[in-house]
Amino acid sequence: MFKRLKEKIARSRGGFIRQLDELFTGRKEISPELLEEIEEILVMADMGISTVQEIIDRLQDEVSRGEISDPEALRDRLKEQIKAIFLRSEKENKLDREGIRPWVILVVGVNGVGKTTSIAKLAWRFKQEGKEVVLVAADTFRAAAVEQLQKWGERMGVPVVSQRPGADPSAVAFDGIETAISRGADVVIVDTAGRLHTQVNLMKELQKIKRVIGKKLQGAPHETLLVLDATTGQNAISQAKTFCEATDVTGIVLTKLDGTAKGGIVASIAHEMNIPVRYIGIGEQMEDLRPFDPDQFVEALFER
Ligand SMILES: Nc1nc2c(ncn2[C@@H]2O[C@H](COP(=O)(O)OP(=O)(O)OP(=O)(O)O)[C@@H](O)[C@H]2O)c(=O)[nH]1
Ligand SMILES: [Mg+2]
Repeated sequence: MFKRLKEKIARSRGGFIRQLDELFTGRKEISPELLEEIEEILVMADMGISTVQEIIDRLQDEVSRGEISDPEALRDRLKEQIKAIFLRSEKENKLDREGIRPWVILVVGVNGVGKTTSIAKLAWRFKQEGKEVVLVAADTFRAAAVEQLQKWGERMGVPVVSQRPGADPSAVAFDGIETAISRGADVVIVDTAGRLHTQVNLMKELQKIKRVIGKKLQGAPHETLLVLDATTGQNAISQAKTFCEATDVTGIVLTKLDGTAKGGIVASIAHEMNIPVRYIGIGEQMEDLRPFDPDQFVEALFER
């Protein structure tokens, strides 16, 4: 599994990580220019200016205190700094699933980022764990959306609760929770629209869906996953801000990491939003969704 992850994020390895490696090779000393160049590479890798600034400032401090004396040690500390960013956002946002059934996951994000595909992949993961899953087609806006989710459901043998296109998404969500409760399902995953007539409408709709779900089942949704497309770079951050203002996002699914050489966006999101990246999408197949493991991810990035 680790090997496949490495292959899949090979683009990032070929991109900014190779640049970093080239920067470190043959260097005997840490110069101010070296730190500047690292800074530049990290920013180019979509890591976000404030995130990079913090990392560089820390490294700088450690260098001046004499705690880091050679480029190799600097590379190691850089790795640790990136890991620390992830661990912090994880620690502050832990979810406790114990005893909650059904566990309700609301999935949000703009159109085309990979919500429906990620839901299918997630459902498949839960099924592998022996859990009973119910999918809810609350994207009633886009004509083919309901059908798309139904197709996935059929392929995996997972029930999909739906109504006709154009139906009230909140009503579909309500139905979905009811069905899941009566079936004694373990997990419910609610798909939502990525686009309505306006963005304000979309946010209002999501808030309504959330309220209605909470009325049907107290405490639900237990998890609100925001899906972001890694290939959109820093744009993903502004999307995240919009969604976080409207709904309490508890975690991020970052898709299409297989399609970018700038894996740094993962760190940018964890740091700037203080929301943990829960899953990463690394392809279009059912098994191409991984729980995000910071340690494994950073090791895979930096491995030589
Ligand atoms: N390469 C790659 N493609 C992905 C990944 N995740 C999703 N996709 C593709 O992205 C496209 C859009 O995915 P959808 O799941 O339909 O996106 P959506 O957010 O539900 O879109 P709307 O329903 O229009 O809002 C599809 O072609 C997916 O196969 C990923 O991790 N890697
Ligand atoms: Mg969709």
